[in-house]
Amino acid sequence: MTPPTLDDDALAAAGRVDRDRLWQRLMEIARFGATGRGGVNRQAFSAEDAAARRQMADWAASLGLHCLTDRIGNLYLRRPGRDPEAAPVMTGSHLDSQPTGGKFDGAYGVIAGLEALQAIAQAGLETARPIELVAWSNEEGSRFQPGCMGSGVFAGEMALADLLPLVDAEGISVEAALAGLFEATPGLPARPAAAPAAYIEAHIEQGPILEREGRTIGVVGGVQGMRWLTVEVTGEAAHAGTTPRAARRDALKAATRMVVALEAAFAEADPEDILRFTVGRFEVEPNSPNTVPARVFFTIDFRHPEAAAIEDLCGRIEGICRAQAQGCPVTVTTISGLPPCVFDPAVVATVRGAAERLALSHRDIMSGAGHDAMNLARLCPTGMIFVPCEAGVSHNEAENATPDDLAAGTRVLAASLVALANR
Ligand code: HGY
Ligand code: MN
Ligand code: MN
Repeated sequence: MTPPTLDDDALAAAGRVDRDRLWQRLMEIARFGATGRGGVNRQAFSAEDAAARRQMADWAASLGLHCLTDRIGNLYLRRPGRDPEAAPVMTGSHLDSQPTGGKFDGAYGVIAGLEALQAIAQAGLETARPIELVAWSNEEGSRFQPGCMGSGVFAGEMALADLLPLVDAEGISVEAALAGLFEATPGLPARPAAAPAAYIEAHIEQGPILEREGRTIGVVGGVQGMRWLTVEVTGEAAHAGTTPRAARRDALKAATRMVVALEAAFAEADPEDILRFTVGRFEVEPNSPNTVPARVFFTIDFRHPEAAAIEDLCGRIEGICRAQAQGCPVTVTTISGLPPCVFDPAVVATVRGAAERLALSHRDIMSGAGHDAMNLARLCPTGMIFVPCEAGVSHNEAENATPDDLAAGTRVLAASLVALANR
């Protein structure tokens, strides 16, 4: 695909982006799941998630956008184009958050998309193609693993039937949680199947580069690969006071040896500090002070820009864990994987061209964080727009960004959407 032209219409749409309206809506959507420390806890398919979606549906109605959904609960706000049969251009991100998440991760891309649609309307523009704003279901994967469920089903990378039986820590299934969501957001028609012509997502960088270099826009070229695994270590419950060390099969001590050994192996294999290895969840059973742990379950989040490195290093995990088991059987399971992805050069050029036409400082950048755009990139020409966040902090209640940067990214988004929807 050759890059579309960024004509006067594209610039007119950008000119209608309203910084204060954008900020106001971001603060309003942050009320849903607001925590006492300035962040949000709006987990997938929760009551807070449903309330935020109802707010989106209200805004859609006020802007004359059609609100639709699908069987995995993705929320679509559709602006008709001149040619109703044309494949839509899509933009969006996610409304679900981490348990101690920030106001901007995901929500920015959804609210920026809404602001861009309103700006396009206020510029009096009719685009050739429809434009759809989407809030993807369960991007974070915190309550239900894996993440990116909504975009994964939409892109045909995940089968809904495989996801519905999965349960959260309380034993609630995706199916039951979805039923609750549909009940809380009734009356949304099903989106007719239509592959997008292109997809573009605005997001905070969730890293320090743009802020450190004083750049306003990140022209995202792609996303590093990621893989999630779980490790289950089985020991034997025993009395803390009467069981000698030699007679113990202590699942916790085995699991901690495994984590330390993995950290050492990966650090040795990665002197330039490129790979990202995280154990974010660590559950002990029966979790009692005076019982030797019988079972430990922990998660591994592994990221790297190169597929071969992911394959090689993740391939070593089971052996490293077994070597530390000392009589505690261990089961390592891969639960999800997204290969490194490179975005479509024409969409990337559209974002860069919009930043240039709008005289915004920008740089090319690769994404360390995962996004729904990774699934969309397997379906259609895809790109992303980054804006700085304070100190690169994210997945943290202190996450912050400035109204000016957020508005600048939204102007690039509005211009890019018009250009893509008119080609
Ligand atoms: O985990 C991620 O990279 C994304 O922020 N959910
Ligand atoms: Mn995100
Ligand atoms: Mn996130």
